Amino acid sequence: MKDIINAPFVREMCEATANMYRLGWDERNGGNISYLLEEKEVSEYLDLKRVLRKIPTSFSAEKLIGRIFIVTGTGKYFKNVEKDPETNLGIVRIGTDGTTAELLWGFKDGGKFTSEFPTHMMSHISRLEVDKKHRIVMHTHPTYTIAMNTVCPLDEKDFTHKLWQSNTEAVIVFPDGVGILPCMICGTNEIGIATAEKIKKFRLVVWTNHGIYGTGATMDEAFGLIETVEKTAQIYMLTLGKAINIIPDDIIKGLAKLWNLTPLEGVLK
Ligand code: 2HA
Ligand code: ZN
Repeated sequence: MKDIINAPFVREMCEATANMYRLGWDERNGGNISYLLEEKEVSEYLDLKRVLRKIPTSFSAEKLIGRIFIVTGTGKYFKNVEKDPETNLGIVRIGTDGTTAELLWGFKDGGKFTSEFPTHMMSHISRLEVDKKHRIVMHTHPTYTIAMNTVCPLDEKDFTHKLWQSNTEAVIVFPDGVGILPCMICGTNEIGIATAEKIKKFRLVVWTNHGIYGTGATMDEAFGLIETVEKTAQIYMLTLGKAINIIPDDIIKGLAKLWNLTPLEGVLK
Protein backbone atom coordinates (compact mmCIF):
# COMPACT_ATOMS: atom_id res chain seq x y z
CA MET A 1 0.00 0.00 0.00
CA LYS A 2 1.19 3.50 -0.80
CA ASP A 3 1.26 6.18 1.94
CA ILE A 4 -2.06 8.01 1.78
CA ILE A 5 -0.51 11.25 2.98
CA ASN A 6 1.06 11.53 -0.48
CA ALA A 7 -2.12 10.65 -2.37
CA PRO A 8 -2.96 13.35 -4.94
CA PHE A 9 -6.49 13.73 -3.53
CA VAL A 10 -5.15 14.33 0.02
CA ARG A 11 -2.62 16.85 -1.33
CA GLU A 12 -5.37 18.64 -3.28
CA MET A 13 -7.52 18.92 -0.14
CA CYS A 14 -4.54 20.32 1.80
CA GLU A 15 -3.68 22.82 -0.91
CA ALA A 16 -7.25 24.01 -1.44
CA THR A 17 -7.97 24.51 2.27
CA ALA A 18 -4.64 26.29 2.82
CA ASN A 19 -5.25 28.62 -0.12
CA MET A 20 -8.80 29.36 0.99
CA TYR A 21 -7.68 30.09 4.55
CA ARG A 22 -4.97 32.46 3.35
CA LEU A 23 -7.43 34.26 1.09
CA GLY A 24 -9.39 35.06 4.26
CA TRP A 25 -12.43 33.08 3.17
CA ASP A 26 -12.47 30.45 5.92
CA GLU A 27 -12.27 31.90 9.40
CA ARG A 28 -12.18 29.47 12.34
CA ASN A 29 -14.12 26.33 11.26
CA GLY A 30 -15.75 28.07 8.27
CA GLY A 31 -16.01 26.23 4.99
CA ASN A 32 -16.10 22.61 3.90
CA ILE A 33 -15.12 20.54 0.86
CA SER A 34 -16.12 17.09 -0.33
CA TYR A 35 -14.45 15.28 -3.21
CA LEU A 36 -15.88 12.19 -4.90
CA LEU A 37 -13.14 9.57 -5.35
CA GLU A 38 -12.83 6.53 -7.59
CA GLU A 39 -12.68 3.21 -5.76
CA LYS A 40 -9.63 2.32 -7.86
CA GLU A 41 -7.62 5.40 -6.86
CA VAL A 42 -8.42 4.92 -3.14
CA SER A 43 -7.58 1.20 -3.19
CA GLU A 44 -3.94 2.04 -3.93
CA TYR A 45 -3.76 3.56 -0.44
CA LEU A 46 -6.40 1.87 1.72
CA ASP A 47 -7.84 -1.58 2.33
CA LEU A 48 -11.45 -0.88 1.33
CA LYS A 49 -12.70 -3.80 3.42
CA ARG A 50 -11.45 -2.18 6.63
CA VAL A 51 -14.14 0.09 8.12
CA LEU A 52 -12.89 2.06 11.14
CA ARG A 53 -16.28 3.35 12.30
CA LYS A 54 -19.84 3.70 11.07
CA ILE A 55 -21.31 7.19 11.33
CA PRO A 56 -25.05 7.86 10.79
CA THR A 57 -25.72 10.61 8.26
CA SER A 58 -29.30 11.52 9.33
CA PHE A 59 -30.55 11.43 5.75
CA SER A 60 -30.81 8.96 2.90
CA ALA A 61 -28.38 9.12 0.00
CA GLU A 62 -29.39 5.97 -1.87
CA LYS A 63 -28.03 7.24 -5.16
CA LEU A 64 -24.56 7.41 -3.58
CA ILE A 65 -24.41 3.93 -2.05
CA GLY A 66 -20.85 2.64 -2.35
CA ARG A 67 -19.44 6.01 -3.41
CA ILE A 68 -16.34 7.23 -1.59
CA PHE A 69 -15.61 10.84 -0.57
CA ILE A 70 -12.79 12.67 1.10
CA VAL A 71 -14.36 15.41 3.21
CA THR A 72 -13.39 18.07 5.75
CA GLY A 73 -14.33 17.48 9.40
CA THR A 74 -16.94 19.27 11.51
CA GLY A 75 -15.49 21.95 13.78
CA LYS A 76 -12.12 21.65 12.06
CA TYR A 77 -10.14 24.67 10.89
CA PHE A 78 -8.99 25.00 7.25
CA LYS A 79 -5.89 26.61 8.76
CA ASN A 80 -4.90 23.24 10.27
CA VAL A 81 -5.65 20.74 7.49
CA GLU A 82 -2.21 20.84 5.88
CA LYS A 83 -0.31 20.14 9.11
CA ASP A 84 -2.62 17.30 10.23
CA PRO A 85 -4.70 15.87 7.37
CA GLU A 86 -5.55 12.65 9.24
CA THR A 87 -7.38 14.53 12.02
CA ASN A 88 -9.00 17.26 9.93
CA LEU A 89 -10.06 15.15 6.93
CA GLY A 90 -11.83 11.83 6.58
CA ILE A 91 -12.52 9.33 3.81
CA VAL A 92 -16.02 7.88 4.00
CA ARG A 93 -18.05 5.47 1.89
CA ILE A 94 -21.85 5.65 1.83
CA GLY A 95 -23.01 2.29 3.27
CA THR A 96 -25.48 -0.11 1.69
CA ASP A 97 -28.37 1.35 3.74
CA GLY A 98 -27.73 4.80 2.24
CA THR A 99 -27.91 6.40 5.69
CA THR A 100 -24.54 5.43 7.16
CA ALA A 101 -21.08 6.69 6.34
CA GLU A 102 -18.33 4.09 6.70
CA LEU A 103 -15.13 5.73 7.84
CA LEU A 104 -12.14 4.33 5.93
CA TRP A 105 -9.49 6.82 7.04
CA GLY A 106 -9.06 10.03 9.04
CA PHE A 107 -11.10 11.89 11.69
CA LYS A 108 -8.41 10.42 13.95
CA ASP A 109 -9.61 12.25 17.08
CA GLY A 110 -13.06 10.63 16.90
CA GLY A 111 -14.46 13.46 14.78
CA LYS A 112 -16.83 13.29 11.86
CA PHE A 113 -17.68 14.96 8.57
CA THR A 114 -18.78 18.59 8.18
CA SER A 115 -22.15 19.74 9.53
CA GLU A 116 -23.02 20.57 5.92
CA PHE A 117 -22.71 16.90 4.87
CA PRO A 118 -26.41 16.73 3.84
CA THR A 119 -25.97 19.68 1.46
CA HIS A 120 -22.77 18.20 0.08
CA MET A 121 -24.19 14.73 -0.60
CA MET A 122 -27.48 16.03 -2.02
CA SER A 123 -25.53 18.44 -4.24
CA HIS A 124 -23.28 15.63 -5.51
CA ILE A 125 -26.43 13.71 -6.51
CA SER A 126 -27.77 16.76 -8.37
CA ARG A 127 -24.56 17.60 -10.18
CA LEU A 128 -23.88 13.97 -11.20
CA GLU A 129 -27.26 14.01 -12.93
CA VAL A 130 -26.17 16.88 -15.16
CA ASP A 131 -22.41 16.22 -15.38
CA LYS A 132 -20.94 12.71 -15.27
CA LYS A 133 -17.46 14.13 -14.64
CA HIS A 134 -18.59 16.08 -11.55
CA ARG A 135 -16.51 15.42 -8.39
CA ILE A 136 -16.17 18.48 -6.14
CA VAL A 137 -18.52 20.40 -3.83
CA MET A 138 -16.82 23.35 -2.17
CA HIS A 139 -18.33 25.70 0.41
CA THR A 140 -16.66 28.84 1.73
CA HIS A 141 -17.28 32.31 3.21
CA PRO A 142 -15.63 34.78 0.79
CA THR A 143 -15.87 38.26 2.25
CA TYR A 144 -16.77 40.43 -0.77
CA THR A 145 -19.28 37.91 -2.12
CA ILE A 146 -21.12 37.99 1.21
CA ALA A 147 -20.87 41.81 1.34
CA MET A 148 -22.28 42.16 -2.19
CA ASN A 149 -25.08 39.71 -1.36
CA THR A 150 -25.91 41.91 1.67
CA VAL A 151 -26.41 45.10 -0.38
CA CYS A 152 -27.99 43.60 -3.53
CA PRO A 153 -31.54 42.29 -4.13
CA LEU A 154 -31.88 38.48 -3.78
CA ASP A 155 -32.56 38.18 -7.50
CA GLU A 156 -30.16 35.78 -9.19
CA LYS A 157 -30.49 37.34 -12.65
CA ASP A 158 -29.87 40.83 -11.30
CA PHE A 159 -26.95 39.58 -9.16
CA THR A 160 -25.45 37.71 -12.13
CA HIS A 161 -25.87 40.81 -14.33
CA LYS A 162 -24.06 43.01 -11.79
CA LEU A 163 -21.16 40.53 -11.74
CA TRP A 164 -20.98 40.26 -15.54
CA GLN A 165 -21.02 44.09 -15.74
CA SER A 166 -18.05 44.44 -13.37
CA ASN A 167 -15.40 42.15 -14.88
CA THR A 168 -15.06 40.88 -18.46
CA GLU A 169 -13.91 37.46 -17.14
CA ALA A 170 -17.16 36.92 -15.27
CA VAL A 171 -19.45 35.91 -18.18
CA ILE A 172 -16.69 33.71 -19.61
CA VAL A 173 -16.12 31.82 -16.34
CA PHE A 174 -19.77 31.53 -15.27
CA PRO A 175 -22.08 32.06 -18.28
CA ASP A 176 -24.61 29.88 -16.41
CA GLY A 177 -24.81 32.57 -13.72
CA VAL A 178 -25.04 32.43 -9.94
CA GLY A 179 -28.01 30.98 -8.04
CA ILE A 180 -29.13 32.51 -4.74
CA LEU A 181 -30.88 31.00 -1.73
CA PRO A 182 -32.50 33.29 0.86
CA CYS A 183 -31.17 33.36 4.41
CA MET A 184 -31.83 29.91 5.90
CA ILE A 185 -30.67 27.84 8.86
CA CYS A 186 -27.45 26.15 7.83
CA GLY A 187 -26.43 22.60 8.74
CA THR A 188 -29.93 21.22 8.10
CA ASN A 189 -31.41 18.76 5.62
CA GLU A 190 -33.78 21.58 4.49
CA ILE A 191 -30.98 23.82 3.27
CA GLY A 192 -29.45 20.71 1.70
CA ILE A 193 -32.60 20.00 -0.30
CA ALA A 194 -32.92 23.66 -1.38
CA THR A 195 -29.24 23.84 -2.41
CA ALA A 196 -29.40 20.54 -4.29
CA GLU A 197 -32.38 21.84 -6.28
CA LYS A 198 -30.65 25.13 -7.14
CA ILE A 199 -27.34 23.48 -7.97
CA LYS A 200 -28.93 21.42 -10.79
CA LYS A 201 -29.07 24.66 -12.76
CA PHE A 202 -26.16 26.65 -11.28
CA ARG A 203 -22.62 25.48 -10.54
CA LEU A 204 -22.48 28.38 -8.08
CA VAL A 205 -25.03 29.01 -5.33
CA VAL A 206 -24.90 31.88 -2.83
CA TRP A 207 -26.25 31.28 0.66
CA THR A 208 -27.52 34.69 1.71
CA ASN A 209 -25.68 36.20 4.71
CA HIS A 210 -23.42 33.14 4.82
CA GLY A 211 -21.27 32.21 1.82
CA ILE A 212 -21.18 30.32 -1.44
CA TYR A 213 -21.11 26.82 -2.93
CA GLY A 214 -19.09 26.00 -6.01
CA THR A 215 -18.94 22.69 -7.85
CA GLY A 216 -16.86 21.16 -10.59
CA ALA A 217 -15.15 18.19 -12.18
CA THR A 218 -11.87 19.25 -10.57
CA MET A 219 -10.70 21.17 -7.52
CA ASP A 220 -9.37 23.86 -9.87
CA GLU A 221 -12.75 24.26 -11.54
CA ALA A 222 -14.71 24.64 -8.29
CA PHE A 223 -12.05 26.90 -6.79
CA GLY A 224 -11.73 28.96 -9.99
CA LEU A 225 -15.46 29.59 -10.13
CA ILE A 226 -15.60 30.87 -6.55
CA GLU A 227 -12.36 32.82 -6.96
CA THR A 228 -13.76 34.63 -10.01
CA VAL A 229 -17.05 35.49 -8.28
CA GLU A 230 -15.13 36.76 -5.25
CA LYS A 231 -12.70 38.86 -7.31
CA THR A 232 -15.62 40.35 -9.22
CA ALA A 233 -17.63 41.00 -6.05
CA GLN A 234 -14.57 42.78 -4.67
CA ILE A 235 -14.48 45.05 -7.73
CA TYR A 236 -18.21 45.68 -7.38
CA MET A 237 -17.94 46.54 -3.69
CA LEU A 238 -14.86 48.76 -4.13
CA THR A 239 -16.70 50.78 -6.79
CA LEU A 240 -20.16 50.68 -5.24
CA GLY A 241 -22.16 53.75 -6.19
CA LYS A 242 -19.22 55.24 -8.11
CA ALA A 243 -18.92 53.02 -11.20
CA ILE A 244 -19.28 54.96 -14.44
CA ASN A 245 -17.76 52.38 -16.79
CA ILE A 246 -19.85 49.26 -16.36
CA ILE A 247 -19.55 46.66 -19.11
CA PRO A 248 -22.35 47.16 -21.70
CA ASP A 249 -24.63 44.21 -22.52
CA ASP A 250 -23.44 44.09 -26.15
CA ILE A 251 -19.85 43.57 -24.96
CA ILE A 252 -20.98 40.81 -22.56
CA LYS A 253 -22.86 39.19 -25.46
CA GLY A 254 -19.78 39.57 -27.68
CA LEU A 255 -17.57 37.88 -25.08
CA ALA A 256 -20.01 34.98 -24.78
CA LYS A 257 -20.16 34.65 -28.58
CA LEU A 258 -16.38 34.75 -28.91
CA TRP A 259 -16.06 31.90 -26.40
CA ASN A 260 -19.04 29.96 -27.77
CA LEU A 261 -20.95 30.25 -24.50
CA THR A 262 -24.66 30.60 -23.84
CA PRO A 263 -25.28 33.20 -21.16
CA LEU A 264 -28.06 32.55 -18.64
CA GLU A 265 -31.32 33.58 -20.28
CA GLY A 266 -33.15 36.72 -19.15
CA VAL A 267 -30.12 38.59 -17.85
CA LEU A 268 -28.95 40.64 -20.85
CA LYS A 269 -31.07 43.20 -22.67
O1 2HA B 1 -18.45 24.15 8.57
O2 2HA B 1 -19.11 26.73 7.02
O3 2HA B 1 -21.68 26.31 7.00
C1 2HA B 1 -18.68 25.47 8.91
C2 2HA B 1 -19.55 26.09 7.92
C3 2HA B 1 -20.99 25.86 8.08
ZN1 ZN C 1 -20.51 27.94 6.00
